[in-house]
Amino acid sequence: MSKVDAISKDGQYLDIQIYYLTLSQPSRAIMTLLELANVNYEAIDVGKMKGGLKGPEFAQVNPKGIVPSLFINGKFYAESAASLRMLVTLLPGLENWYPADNFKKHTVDAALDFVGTEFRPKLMKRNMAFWAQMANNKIASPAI
Ligand SMILES: N[C@@H](CCC(=O)N[C@@H](CS)C(=O)NCC(=O)O)C(=O)O
Repeated sequence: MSKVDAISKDGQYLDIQIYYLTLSQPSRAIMTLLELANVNYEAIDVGKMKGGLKGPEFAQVNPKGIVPSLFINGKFYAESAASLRMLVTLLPGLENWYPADNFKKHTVDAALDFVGTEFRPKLMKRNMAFWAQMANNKIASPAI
């Protein structure tokens, strides 16, 4: 099915750009939602930019060097969970992904909060320890 221009429910044209890394879960979450909405957007792979995430090219886009970096009509929107909530309510056809019912909505919000505040920070801590061991010893302890 060919994609359509991103038009908000109130009729505003949305020029969407996302700077991403393939290994970045929050980047993939936003891009997956945009795919589900079947809208046109520009996806820029930061891994292909000079120096990658912390390089000079991406620093011009986001001095903090963090992906996803979402732009809509030229304005920057930080934080993937907030961006997901914004997009799901802005774009038509995504109602099933964020129910209007407040009790059902809580399930989605709880999952987003858990991933952002519990799961990913712990995973990153574990990954940093793994990569440090691999860099030093070329092998990681089974305890990690
Ligand atoms: N809370 C942020 C987290 C984004 C995040 O952790 N991005 C990682 C890649 S998955 C990153 O860019 N890390 C680089 C850094 O923190 O310096 C969000 O959900 O948008």
